[in-house]
Amino acid sequence: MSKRDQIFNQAYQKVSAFAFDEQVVSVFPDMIKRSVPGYDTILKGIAMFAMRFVADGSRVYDLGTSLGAVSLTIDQAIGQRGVDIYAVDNSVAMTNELNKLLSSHKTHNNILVKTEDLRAITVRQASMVVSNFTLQFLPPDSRQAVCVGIYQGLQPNGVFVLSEKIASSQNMIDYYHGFKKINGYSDLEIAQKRQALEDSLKPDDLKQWLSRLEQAGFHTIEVWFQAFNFVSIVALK
Ligand code: GEK
Repeated sequence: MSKRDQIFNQAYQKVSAFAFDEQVVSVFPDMIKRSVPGYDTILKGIAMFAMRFVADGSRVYDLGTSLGAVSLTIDQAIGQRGVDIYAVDNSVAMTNELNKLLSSHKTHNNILVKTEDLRAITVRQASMVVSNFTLQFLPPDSRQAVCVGIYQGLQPNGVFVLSEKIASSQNMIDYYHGFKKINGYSDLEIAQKRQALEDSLKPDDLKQWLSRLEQAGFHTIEVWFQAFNFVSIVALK
């Protein structure tokens, strides 16, 4: 069981920028479940896409793996298929914890943990690439090149599943904050977290993401999940 996320429950004079450090790692599973609407459903969707699209002996990339939820879900869903699952994250705190977790966990396929900026990774021989709420942390002007790299590294008939927090109306943002309150976050926690993320999370709107994927070469680009200002898109090569 992970600890409860109480990082922003005391008033700070100055809220520091959000970082994926040890403190965040220690509460991460609780944080993501209470902050991302539909997180469990999205993981189930990813399991379904994996069962449908992952090819024997190919590679799978989980970009911004955090504590490996996507990699472990895919591994579980596909069973033993001789697949190499690349679990990539540039936070040392995250990958250290993931390595610890994997050392006591038997997996069906190879999960290779890489402590690297995903922009430095060359995707190759992939039948599936997932970015579950990660590209939103990249500088907006580097996002197109990443999508192109993913497209180029996918095999024909490969799939890209992209989940993102998107820019939306103030209404939708207010509804989302209401959802966080229902999940036990106070107004103070919500406001301070928002401030902490201001510089590191710059959401694009849905139209921008869809056209980016189209420009990269993907076809049959569909939103398969949306709740408030959170979406997950499936795109085929
Ligand atoms: C999950 N996918 O549980 N390169 C690599 N990793 C990065 C980069 C980068 N440039 N920038 C940020 N990250 C996970 C949840 S969390 C989403 C993903 C969130 C990593 C960062 O260190 C963090 O672990 C992850 O992306 C984003 O399904 O916390 O909102």
